[in-house]
Amino acid sequence: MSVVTKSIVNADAEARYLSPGELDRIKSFVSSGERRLRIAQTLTENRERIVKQAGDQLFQKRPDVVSPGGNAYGEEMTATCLRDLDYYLRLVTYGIVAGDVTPIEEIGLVGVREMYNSLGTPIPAVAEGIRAMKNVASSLLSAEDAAEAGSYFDFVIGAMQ
Ligand SMILES: CCC1=C(C)/C(=C/C2=NC(=C\c3[nH]c(/C=C4\NC(=O)[C@H](C)[C@H]4CC)c(C)c3CCC(=O)O)/C(CCC(=O)O)=C2C)NC1=O
Repeated sequence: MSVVTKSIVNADAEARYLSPGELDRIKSFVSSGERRLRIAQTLTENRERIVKQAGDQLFQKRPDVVSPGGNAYGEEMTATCLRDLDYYLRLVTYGIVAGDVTPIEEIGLVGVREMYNSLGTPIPAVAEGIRAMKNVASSLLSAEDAAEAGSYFDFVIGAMQ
């Protein structure tokens, strides 16, 4: 939920006007809107490149995952691994547009450790892949935009520690 929807739901539950604090938070959400949309647009337009380069970096750092016995070994499994990176990049763009990490958490992080454990997927290597996407994405953005986007990538990485 964006801060707008959340504030309205909370205020209406108490049949009151939006508080000055709520209006302030909505104001900063609106005034950062253009920047957040610009970032989401850049990441969306460059998604293939971000995922591909991040995958290359990950497999260079963790050759074990694509070696025989590794969780992403073989063409199909490697493609599934890159698909997961693409999923997380997509969720990061949702978070950036919403100005809120809740969509990332609800869609992609609840129960994620149990899921990867049951698949035998090494979670630190997934985190490494997300970190690589953050770095590739940052190289496509201004320093200020990279810092904004970085906090959403960090949220995902933090959930995988
Ligand atoms: C949008 C929310 C969402 C997420 C996050 C998601 C993840 C997800 N990743 C999966 C598999 C997988 N995920 C990976 C990923 C990797 N293996 C590695 O060693 C690397 C470190 C890593 C890539 C960075 C692999 C290889 C599989 C297939 C494992 C298998 O079938 O044995 C599966 C099992 C079902 C399937 O194969 O599709 C799910 C549900 N699905 C979702 O709907």
